[in-house]
Order: sequence, then structure tokens, then C-alpha cells
Amino acid sequence: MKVTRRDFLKYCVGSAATLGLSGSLLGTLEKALATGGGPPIIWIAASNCTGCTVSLANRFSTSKPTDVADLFINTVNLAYHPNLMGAAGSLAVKNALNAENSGTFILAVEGGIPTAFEGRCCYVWNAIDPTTGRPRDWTAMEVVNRLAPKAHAILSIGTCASFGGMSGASPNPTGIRSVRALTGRSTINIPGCPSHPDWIVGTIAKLLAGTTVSLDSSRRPRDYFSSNVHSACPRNGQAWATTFGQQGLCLRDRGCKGPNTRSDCPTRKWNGGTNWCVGANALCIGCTESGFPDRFSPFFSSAGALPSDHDRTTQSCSSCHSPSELGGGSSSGGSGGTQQLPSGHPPTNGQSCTTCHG
Ligand code: FSX
Ligand code: SF4
Repeated sequence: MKVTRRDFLKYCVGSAATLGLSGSLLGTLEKALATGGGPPIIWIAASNCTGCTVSLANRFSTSKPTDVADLFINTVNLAYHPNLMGAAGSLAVKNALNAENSGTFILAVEGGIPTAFEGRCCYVWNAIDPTTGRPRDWTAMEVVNRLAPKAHAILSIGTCASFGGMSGASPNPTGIRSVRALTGRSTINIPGCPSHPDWIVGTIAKLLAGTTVSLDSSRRPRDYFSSNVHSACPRNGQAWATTFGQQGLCLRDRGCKGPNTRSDCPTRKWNGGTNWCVGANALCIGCTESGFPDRFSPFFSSAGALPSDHDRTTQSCSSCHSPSELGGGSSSGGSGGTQQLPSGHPPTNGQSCTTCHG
């Protein structure tokens, strides 16, 4: 099989983390990575599981950019990424600092920022301290605080960077803060634990095109977070599952957080459109929302799924049911002011229907 230089570069970039590439390939990859168009991207990994990078690296699409290598070689100028770039050590840091001095760069931050212990729970690189003129380790807190004011745009990649997320879950011993909370700067939040590669790639593409990215009240791109999971879920209106593994039934009473979670997961799906959480008979755990995971715990309990004013008997809660479901118009699942109940569901005598209530 003939492998072209381009194929080779794609392979190297896509596999750099697992292959541990450095040294001899630095020059070649460095040039290839630096020839993309648009402002350079400096991608900082703070406190996180690297799931968002793994998710991005799993991007496969029939439209451009087709995968992460296509994105970072042909579409954008990736100046620094701790896992995906070919460079390492001082050469990698030099790339980032050159981008910082270029006058326009996009800062992408993955992970929450530890602020306890003066940020010493997370170091990102070693570089010269301008005050002393000597090299030293720099914390994520220092680097993000330094780069954020100069950045053309700031992307908070994943729920940790956007809102604190898993890394900031109670009791949050490292004092995790979101990028916006730490820097006080406007951010574009692309949450999800992990974030969907299309959400990242699509937002970067818009920035490179000079298009304004319309954001919702949580500063998420409206393109991907304008409706809640529940509204587009194919199980909406189905009987409630009484246990896990009941194909096609609604998982609300098992703890599904779809009614309180905004994203386009039901229609976009994951892994190249293969499936999504509810489609796999798991439930939505609310990972794109601020307050995740604490606000949505316990995951596998209806206690966390239903708002406090939810009336299980009449299903008249406006947080869970659309106006049309509640009698404001026609809907597939509702009539006469309540969502359609399974036959045999007692409408007024408590929660004794085993189809709906566990
Ligand atoms: Fe957090 Fe992402 Fe969850 Fe992990 O960047 S959003 S823990 S999938 O890697 O930061
Ligand atoms: Fe789908 Fe969950 Fe809504 Fe049920 S509660 S319809 S499983 S999103």
C-alpha cells in the first residue's frame, strides 16, 4: 500500500498521543501543522480526563473537515495542543508563545482550572519567567490568566472548562473554576462531558469564517443547544420504563435528565451518528448543563430527574411538559391538558401505576 506524505502526516497527528511522537518528526510535523489558515489555536489542557480531546480525535465525517487531522492540518493553524501536536518540550512551548505574540489567536481550554494551593495542582509547561529571566513551571491558572486577555476568542471546551463540571464536583478540593469565572472574560462554552466533535469543529469553523456565534444564556452556541433533549427524544410520549433494559420506553422515572438538559444529541447522535445515550438504553445525565454533575445526582434516580413542583399524578408540571402537552395545542402525546397516560393509570390516586412509577 502506498502511503503518501499527507497520509503519513494525518496518521501521525491523529495518533501522536498513543505513539508518543517527538524528536525526529518535530520539524516535519511542526511545518505541516503551522501551514493551516486562520489565526493560530492555543489549546490548553487543565484539570480534565482528556475525554474532550479523545472525542474530537474520534471525529469522522463525510464533510470537510473529515477528521481531526484534516481539521488541524488543512483547516486551522494548531499552534499548541498537548496531546495532538507533533512537537514536544521547549519547541512546543515556543510555538505557543509565538502564537501568543502573533497578535491574534484563539484560546481553547479543556478542563477546569485549579485555583487552590496557588494553582499548583495543574502545571501545563515550563518556560522563561520574564521577571527573573529563568525557566520555571507555569500553572494552568497562570497560563490561562495570561493568555485570556490577549485572545481573539476563548473556547471553553467541555463542561469542566465551561462550568466546572466533573473536575469541580463537590467537595472540589482543588478549587476548580470555569474559564469565565477565573478570568472574567467572555467565553464561548462548548460543554458536554465530553463535548461533541461537531460542536467544537462547527464553532471553530464559524470563528475562522468571521461569523458571529450566537450564544444562549449559558454562553453555548445556539446551533447545538437551542432545544432540550426531551423535546426531540423518540421516547417522548412513550410509557415510562419500570426498570432498565425496556427497549423504547421513556427513562424519566429511572432518572433521565433529558427534560432539563439542552443539546441536540437525539438528532445528531455520537460516534459518527451511530447512537446516543438514550438510544443505547442509558439515560441522559445532564452533562451539558451548568451544575453537572452535582445538580443532577444521583444519576439513576427519579429523585434528581423531576423538578420539585412536578406532579407525578397529573403530569401537569410545566418544566417537563410543553404547553401543547398541557392543553395549549395539539401534540402526539397529550390531550385535554395532560400527557397521555397508559391505560390503567389511575389519574388521581397517587403514584400506583407501575408503568409510570417505580
Ligand atoms: Fe471534563 Fe473534558 Fe468531561 Fe473529560 O475536556 S467535560 S471530565 S469528558 O475531558 O474536561
Ligand atoms: Fe427521552 Fe429521557 Fe425525555 Fe424520556 S425523559 S422522553 S427517555 S429524554
